[in-house]
Amino acid sequence: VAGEPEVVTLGECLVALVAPEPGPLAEAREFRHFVAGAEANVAVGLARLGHRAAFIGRVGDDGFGQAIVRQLRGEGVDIRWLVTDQAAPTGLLVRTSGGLPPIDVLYQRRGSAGSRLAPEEVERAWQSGLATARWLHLTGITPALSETARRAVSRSIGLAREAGMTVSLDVNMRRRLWRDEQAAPVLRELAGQVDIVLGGVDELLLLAPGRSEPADVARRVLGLGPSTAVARLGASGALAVTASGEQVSRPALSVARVVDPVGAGDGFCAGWISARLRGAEHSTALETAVACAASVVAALGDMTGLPTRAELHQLVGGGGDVER
Ligand code: KDG
Repeated sequence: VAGEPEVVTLGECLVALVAPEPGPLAEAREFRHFVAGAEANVAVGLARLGHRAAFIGRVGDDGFGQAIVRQLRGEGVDIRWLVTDQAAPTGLLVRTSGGLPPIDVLYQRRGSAGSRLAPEEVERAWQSGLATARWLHLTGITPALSETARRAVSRSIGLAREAGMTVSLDVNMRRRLWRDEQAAPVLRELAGQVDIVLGGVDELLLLAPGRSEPADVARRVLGLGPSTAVARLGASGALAVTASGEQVSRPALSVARVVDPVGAGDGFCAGWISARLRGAEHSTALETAVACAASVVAALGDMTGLPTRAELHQLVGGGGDVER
């Protein structure tokens, strides 16, 4: 998609080796290669929905880094500010997929190129074409990666604010990266600096402890400062509350078989952001978000099921099961 980016995100893009068969990681014998990383998933989701999306980050000077560059470029994501770092390898994750037991993730990302993201990349991007973007999307994964990555996130918020951009934060708590006691104060502070906070109820509870009824939790998150809080409720759909007192909810889209739930939250965010960029009401944004999430869980890999705009219309319009 030509032109300057409309929406930007930053973080670590990794290669994911995903076991296609259900079962524990210890028994997995076969793995398929995918590109993953929460923010990159969102960028690809937005590009498929027809937006000009940019991804800021670092990959290693290796085959996995090349695979990431090719995938993101092929998806039409603007990778002008994706740096190849000569001094560190591309991050890797190995995981199971759908079925029982719960998804098991093994990260090989300590000291990775992606974790070396620094405020300089962010500043360079804002000086060279990003200042006109309308939306910045962040997740709670990036500040868990390293001190420089955390500063890159803070810097991006400062620059986005100066440029009048809308800023969203998906909490994305990753307990394999940091403990609740480390994460909660950092994520709470970030929540206070953005416009929209999205997350599962457990994640929102980490920011705003208390009664776990979803609307209550979301309202407490508003108390931290954002103007909108969105709770993802899995099979029960999602709800959004705003500082102006609005509350909307939507049921989930039913999925015949959950092949791989990983990436659903990122699909959700891509759907929400796309709808809001197009000026949709909160209820329509939720409907778009749950449709994108459903589409993601029906396919193996984080990005595979992210819908195009035409596919989204079919999903939301209920066009039937078979296209012929
Ligand atoms: O949201 C999906 C992500 O969890 C996955 O793509 C990998 O970014 C990732 C992470 O850090 O877990």
